[in-house]
Amino acid sequence: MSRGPAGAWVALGPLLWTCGLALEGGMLYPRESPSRERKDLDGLWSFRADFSDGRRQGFEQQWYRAPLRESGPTLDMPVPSSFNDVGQDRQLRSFVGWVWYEREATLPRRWSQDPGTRVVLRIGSAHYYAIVWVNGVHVAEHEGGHLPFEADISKLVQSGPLSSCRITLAINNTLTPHTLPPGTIVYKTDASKYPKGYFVQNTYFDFFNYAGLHRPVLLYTTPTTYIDDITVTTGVDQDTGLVDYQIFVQGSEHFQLEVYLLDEEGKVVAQGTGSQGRLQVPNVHLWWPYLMHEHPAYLYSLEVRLTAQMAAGPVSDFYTLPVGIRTVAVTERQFLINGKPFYFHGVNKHEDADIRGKGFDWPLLVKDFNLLRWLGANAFRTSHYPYAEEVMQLCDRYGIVVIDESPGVGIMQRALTCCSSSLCCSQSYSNVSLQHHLEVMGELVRRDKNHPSVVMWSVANEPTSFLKPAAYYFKTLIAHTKALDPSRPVTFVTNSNYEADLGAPYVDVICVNSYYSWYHDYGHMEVIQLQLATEFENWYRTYQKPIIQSEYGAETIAGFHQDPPLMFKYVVGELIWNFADFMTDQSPQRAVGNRKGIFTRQRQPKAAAFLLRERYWKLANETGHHRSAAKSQCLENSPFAL
Ligand code: BDP
Repeated sequence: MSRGPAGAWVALGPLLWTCGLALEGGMLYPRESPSRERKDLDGLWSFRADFSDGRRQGFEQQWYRAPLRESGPTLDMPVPSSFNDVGQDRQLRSFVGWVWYEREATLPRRWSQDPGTRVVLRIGSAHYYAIVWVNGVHVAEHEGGHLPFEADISKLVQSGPLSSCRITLAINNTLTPHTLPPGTIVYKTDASKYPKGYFVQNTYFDFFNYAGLHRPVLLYTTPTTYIDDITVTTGVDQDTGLVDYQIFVQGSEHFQLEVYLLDEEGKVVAQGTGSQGRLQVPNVHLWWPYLMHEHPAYLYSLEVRLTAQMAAGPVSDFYTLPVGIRTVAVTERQFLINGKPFYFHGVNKHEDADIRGKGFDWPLLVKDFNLLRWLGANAFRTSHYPYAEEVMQLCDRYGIVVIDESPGVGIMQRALTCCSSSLCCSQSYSNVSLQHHLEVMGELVRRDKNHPSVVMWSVANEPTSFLKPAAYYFKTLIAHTKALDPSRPVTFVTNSNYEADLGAPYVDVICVNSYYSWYHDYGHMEVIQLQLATEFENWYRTYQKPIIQSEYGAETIAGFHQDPPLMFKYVVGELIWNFADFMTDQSPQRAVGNRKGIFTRQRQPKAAAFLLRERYWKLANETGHHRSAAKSQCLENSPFAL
């Protein structure tokens, strides 16, 4: 039997399993500072998909050893972008297996000659499994398509006479029962119907499995003694803001740290020294969500200055972190931000657009945030995977509240269709899957822990949480996430029955998806109110936890459109499915993608967007606790303003 991409994947398995749970080092967003430079590597890369039978030719012929053009023809591939939709090749659109990317980077002379400079290669996201070489030398491997990873390449770029380096990546988009999201490769062996070696990649989620280098790739520098990580948690005591910080330094044990907190005018409002401490900010400006305060999203800047005495002389490193001071708490009936009840009125999104697929794109991002503000949305969930860091930064700046979700989507769907035997269950909820899921939560929390906009972690979407092994799986996963970050509530999004759900006992907020009169009782909108009431009451009676309607389809909106809007005092939010139309696999139910967006894929409003906008601005007035909610902050002078 030919060894397809699934086989290739299996060969990598042991590498992943030995990783352990402890994350080494921080993952601070690369920012320029007096001690740090960055060089973006976006643009055209050389590209080749390995169409060989087992997808192993690139490894057998060691394509990383010499420039890619020397081992065969290459395509121009834009980065960041998915590779699927930029060409005219049908086979590339649905390609499964290894693809190869390569690019030469010219380095400033100092980077390659100064041994006191540390040069780091950072990949924002490579979907799904990536292996990286620099000048033919293996420097990194990473599993998972939605989180960044790095490699210190100083030695490599400082060892030769060259002031350039060749970066090669092999990326495999194969999904297996143990990846996040999971998938399966199915070989079709009936020779009367399929050619030899034919296989398909099955997924259990409702979006296209776009692949490639989806986010910025860059090089940045730090001194060799450097600020590796910063963790900030915030609190409030009357009108004094509290900023607890912890700083990790690499490269030396003998250093001094100074910390300054600056307000938006650049005035120092608090300062401290040492690796950890508490800053007190009198007359604090809190970070408030959009529409909840007349000055939402107030951000301070935490300037960290490191000095160390090294044999070669003194070294300094500077890093500035935006900090929003706010608190988050959950009671039996409420979700509190800064002690005030917060009602999520927002959307679920996807990273998805024409041509670029899941490729990061600034114009698209800014357009989306303008649409969110026009809509009167104050929140979104990063359905169904972590979004780009730049997205989270804009959420901080605009006051858009985030439920930050892991790529745990489609877990155990296979058990539904394949069998009810314990074999299938143990595969999907196995220790291997759990171990990886724990690592992913570690990477997600490490990356996003300092964003004030992130108010809750979601570990999964619609897992088969009614199956027996789900209890242990979610108990462990949620406890682990809480241990990583005790400052935020944790949830997962369920579509299981309230009586059957075995993960729900462990969440802080019940997040339920339901598509009344859409996936059942088609068109019978008259039953929505009753079914919604029953569902909410059942969940609340069972758990006494606040509830968010975390998905509902556009066609069901009439069922929610009522005055007064808040029927249930313990319901703390609603997130429509979906912000915009998005691409899915082909199927009879999906006419060129999922069309539940209130905006088209090109971000034009459908009628539903206007309806929802009316509702959200009304909700903002009723729940926002501030008069300014009546006005759109981005479109005051536009014809759309209320
Ligand atoms: C929900 C899923 C979401 C789908 C949506 C739909 O969470 O990913 O796209 O259904 O069917 O169950 O549109």
